[in-house]
Amino acid sequence: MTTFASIAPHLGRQAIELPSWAFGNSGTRFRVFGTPGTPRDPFEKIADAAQVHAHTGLAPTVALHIPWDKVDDYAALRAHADEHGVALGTINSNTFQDEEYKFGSLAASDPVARQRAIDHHFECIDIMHKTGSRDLKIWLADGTNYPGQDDMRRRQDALAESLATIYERIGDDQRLVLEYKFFEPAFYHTDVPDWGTAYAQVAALGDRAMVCLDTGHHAPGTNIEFIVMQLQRLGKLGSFDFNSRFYADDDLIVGAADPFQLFRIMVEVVRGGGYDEGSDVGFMLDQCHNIEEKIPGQIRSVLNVQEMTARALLIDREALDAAQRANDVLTANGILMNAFYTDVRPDLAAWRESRGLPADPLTAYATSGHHERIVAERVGGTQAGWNA
Ligand code: PSV
Ligand code: MN
Repeated sequence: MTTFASIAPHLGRQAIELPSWAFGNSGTRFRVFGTPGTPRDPFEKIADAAQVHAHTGLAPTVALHIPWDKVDDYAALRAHADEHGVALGTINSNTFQDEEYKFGSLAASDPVARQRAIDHHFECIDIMHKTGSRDLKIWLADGTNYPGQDDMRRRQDALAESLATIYERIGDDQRLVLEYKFFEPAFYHTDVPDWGTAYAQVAALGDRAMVCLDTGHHAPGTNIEFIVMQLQRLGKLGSFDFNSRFYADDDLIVGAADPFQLFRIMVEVVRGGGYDEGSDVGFMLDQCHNIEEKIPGQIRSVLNVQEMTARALLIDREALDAAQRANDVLTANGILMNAFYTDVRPDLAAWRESRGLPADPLTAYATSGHHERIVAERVGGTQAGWNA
């Protein structure tokens, strides 16, 4: 039996990147509710993200979204992050909100739209040099709504060409990470709908092109941990966008809808070396807090990932391997389930305290005064939103 004491030394290397947009207002197409104290610019988003790290020790970096997080002075933004004890992380491009992208961006048949999208990515790479970011993450809304609307093959070829042009521009220590999503906003076909397409596209580029797996971007019932296994096996699992979903791309708190699925994903991550010392797999959240408070929502999320990581590490790998090789179905399954059902929360609380962190990060944040301070200070101006 693997004990908590034996896995404790491995918990310190967990690092989960927070999305700047989680701190802005978000909602559905029906309503976006505002909240007192919501950040009004990228500096305030970073100050909020830093609270998550200060209370959990789990979230040392913040992902930015361009153009939502555009600033005049990236050195100042970087210094601001540093002062708050965090660093700037992945740069997310955005080719889904301009009029010009109505019929697509990197995969569009129209060369003008395509060039505009390529130029946008060049701008993102310039920003990455200033922010010190490793990853350029590309998620495309490209696709069509009706059979026959456009030529899927031409679009796939166009996409390959666009990605090659962007890949050529990234630095030696930078990576291009391509995210897939099976539908929405396009409803008939999507140009990067699945891991296989993302894999085929990045495999053609080179070693520094990887796949991003957003846990909310699969059809219901998909065995996501199988995909995690396969991408790691192929050396192409670049990063995760963690969130959870009940129906479609709900962007809810990771682990909220299906904690067992999050556990199974972390089991494969550990099995495949994605949690090893020096692993370059990125662990990001991609969530929106439509009705709950945003900073506590992010704290809850990183704690959920930590809990399931700890449970995955608790698996007695030797015993599991022996049971699997002996085709001892029930013992093998029992070993996995024992780890899943282990309540690690008291041990994690003690582990946190041993590192000078609050045993209960949510209560510590609630009594820290940060919430009252931002509500009092952030009056006037325009609140940041998911798309601003
Ligand atoms: C849109 O569906 C999306 O949620 C993608 O998952 C991206 O990662 C994210 O927005 C930020 O662009
Ligand atoms: Mn995503």
